[in-house]
Amino acid sequence: SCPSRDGVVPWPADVAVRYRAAGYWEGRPLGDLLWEVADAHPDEVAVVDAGPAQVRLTRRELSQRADAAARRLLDLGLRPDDRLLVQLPNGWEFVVLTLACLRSGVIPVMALPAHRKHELTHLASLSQARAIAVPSVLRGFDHEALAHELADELGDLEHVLVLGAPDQDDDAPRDARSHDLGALLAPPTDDDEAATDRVVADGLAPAADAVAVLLISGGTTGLPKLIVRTHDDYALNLRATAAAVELGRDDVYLGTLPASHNFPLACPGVLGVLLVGGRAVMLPSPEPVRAFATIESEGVTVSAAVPAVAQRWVDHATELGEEARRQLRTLRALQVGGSRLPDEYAARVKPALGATLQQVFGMAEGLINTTRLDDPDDVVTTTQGRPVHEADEVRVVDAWDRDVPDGTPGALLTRGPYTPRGYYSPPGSPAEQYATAFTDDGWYGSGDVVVRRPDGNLVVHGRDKDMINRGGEKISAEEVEDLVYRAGGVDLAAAVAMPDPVLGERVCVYVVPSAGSGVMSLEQLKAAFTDLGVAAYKTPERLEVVAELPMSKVGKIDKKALRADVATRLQHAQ
Ligand code: J2J
Repeated sequence: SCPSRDGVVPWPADVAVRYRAAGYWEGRPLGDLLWEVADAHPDEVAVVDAGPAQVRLTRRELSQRADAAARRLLDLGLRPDDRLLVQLPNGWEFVVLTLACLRSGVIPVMALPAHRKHELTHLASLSQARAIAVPSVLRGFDHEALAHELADELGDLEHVLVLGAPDQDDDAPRDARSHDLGALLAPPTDDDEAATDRVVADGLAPAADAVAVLLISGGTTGLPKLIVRTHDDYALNLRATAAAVELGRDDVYLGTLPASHNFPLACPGVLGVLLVGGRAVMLPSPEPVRAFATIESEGVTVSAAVPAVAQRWVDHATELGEEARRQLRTLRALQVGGSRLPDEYAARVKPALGATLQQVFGMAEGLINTTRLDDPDDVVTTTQGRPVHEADEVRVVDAWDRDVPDGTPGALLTRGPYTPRGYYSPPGSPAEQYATAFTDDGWYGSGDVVVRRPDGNLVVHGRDKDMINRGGEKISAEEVEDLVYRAGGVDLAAAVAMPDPVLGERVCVYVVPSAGSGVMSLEQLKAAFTDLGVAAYKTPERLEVVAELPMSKVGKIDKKALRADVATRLQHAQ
């Protein structure tokens, strides 16, 4: 049976038995699986940091460092199952720290470098994080100072792990809570029993049904929820997505999207390529000049992009012509997902980049659909693919939960061996509050409106969730509205997606100002969001001040009308 863990909704016992018996769940923690590969090929390069650090780690070095770091995390006083908020850019340190968590059982909570006080406070309190890992300063932002602010305000947050030499002022000794992440991730020293490869006793390894990572939902409610992924289910996620892109030992995967996202982390991403014995190359940005040069110098074979990035790569390659084809010679597949890739761009990927396009329609809550590399062009350029695993269950239903025939749009419901049955609920809080989006019989309703074709491939038609998808970054409309109310001076606020040629969608806010309050400007609203410590990608990029908002028959703000309104306004403005 499936032991229930604090805050975790288990799969029903009979289902768990079935998944184990079928071999979908192998019963081994991820750290074991990664060590197995390291033992087989210790001297090959496993991780390349192609950023300024230019670090290369062999499989043995990677595993040894991960184990040494795992022990140091435990020596700090962290226990297995404690949560560590990880907010690091793509680099070797992200990989080693994540593996250290998988080895020690400390649970990483995957935050984004773009997150600010508003998001980090929520994530740290929701997960009751005992530690946070940040860069000292990144892109001009002082993450270390913010982390200390959080530690001052949040009782559970005891340890701040900082990457990069901060300005050391000898007169001002560093905060006792602060630890140098560089030292924590260093190779084992003599004291660390370097004589043996493994510096974490295998007996310490977490159970296979323990929580491996907590991912952030692109949810639609006020604040994001945490998604529990166990070792068993995440390992399956890695294997199934690796198989779908035919990933093997000769592959070199380039990770340029923020690695805390499920897509570049595990679909198959950085962890998947390590699991199959290939190589992961880390870059902190998908900017094409640098990315193309890295693809050439490292012989990258597979990478992943959101549509906005894929478009930049296609445009850049088209501009460069022959030179780009030479640089991208080794690139055999480009995965594109996170938001809808327009069909006309899909058709340009192979001609411009020379790589086969794999559309990926996935979600951190589990289910991953992909086109396959040998699919006909029509499937690759006009569909978002089909489930990667035989045990994935997908239903397409109408408003009364009745299955609709193929070819008819409906809401997507899914269950399966790597799709959890509920969100994480913090101890002491009512689990029902975190049961949104899951039906009583365990189906996850993604909020996407899809059409299933007779050949089984899904086409994403739209969605019936109140979310804005800004180039793959998910923004809850309700969260933005709450922030607008906090900014003050408005009676009513509605956040909606406005169409954008580059990012697909951006955030537009409609407000009805309160009587007597001056009409707010977009600049004022943006400044208020910055003051509230909100991640920049959520900041409204257009403001419409109106006397009233259209209402639907049931007395809710008619967002469909607002989306149509802003689309018309943008067209006229052109
Ligand atoms: C349209 N909408 C898409 C696509 C995701 C791989 C790829 C993506 C994600 C991801 C992921 C889409 N076309 N190709 O975790 O492992 C929208 C849907 C979906 C939501 C999930 C992965 N690919 N979407 O994007 O958890 O609305 O995961 O329900 O961030 O993104 O968002 P997220």
